Amino acid sequence: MNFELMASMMCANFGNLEHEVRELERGGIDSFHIDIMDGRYVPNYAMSLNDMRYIRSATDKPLDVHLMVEHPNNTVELFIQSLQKGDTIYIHPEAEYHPSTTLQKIINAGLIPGIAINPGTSVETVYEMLRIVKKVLVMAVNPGNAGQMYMPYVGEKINKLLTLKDSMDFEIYWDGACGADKIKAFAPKGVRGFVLGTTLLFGKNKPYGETLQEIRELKF
Ligand code: S6P
Ligand code: MG
Repeated sequence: MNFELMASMMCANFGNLEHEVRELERGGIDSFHIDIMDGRYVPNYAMSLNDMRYIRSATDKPLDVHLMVEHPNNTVELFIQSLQKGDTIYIHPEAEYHPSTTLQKIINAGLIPGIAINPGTSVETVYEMLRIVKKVLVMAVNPGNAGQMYMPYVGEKINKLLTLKDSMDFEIYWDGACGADKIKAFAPKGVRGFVLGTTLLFGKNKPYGETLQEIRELKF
């Protein structure tokens, strides 16, 4: 089955980021998920601009930049300037007065526009934006931290998005508490990719390549 796997780099070992990037690449990761936080939109600081720039310089794989910041319109250019074709920027629509303006900046720069939707955000609230984004990152946990509890009610929202994705031309990605059970349940339905954090990939005392291989070999 064809689906993408992204590594949530806030869960990586920052003591040797170069090694982490190399091992994930060797293990066959599809892209690197970069969680940018400002301590305001979410009560945490994870990664920042320079971390992202370093990872951009250390790999040719696509970057998947998840902005959990208030008013991304004020700073999105900084991220855009450091990224390249094939990279994605997700914003949280409720963090901006005019999210479509911010998304337009991402589109004009030739990057892939995405929205991230929180467990408590309904599809109806973001409906018009589904026409302009290429990716929808569905948060299966409340944003801000790794290692959190799965919010089971997001499954219904994913089912709703699945009915819209082809006609509105976007793909659905999963972020938060992603275990093999979630991949087995949602990849066959059409969820295109999964962000892997502490639940499945990091802190397991197991080579990343082994875990990624096991996921690729899941029986559906
Ligand atoms: C959460 C963030 C996510 C997490 C990832 C961690 O705010 O957007 O990308 O880093 O979900 O995965 P896990 O398996 O530890 O929940
Ligand atoms: Mg994320």
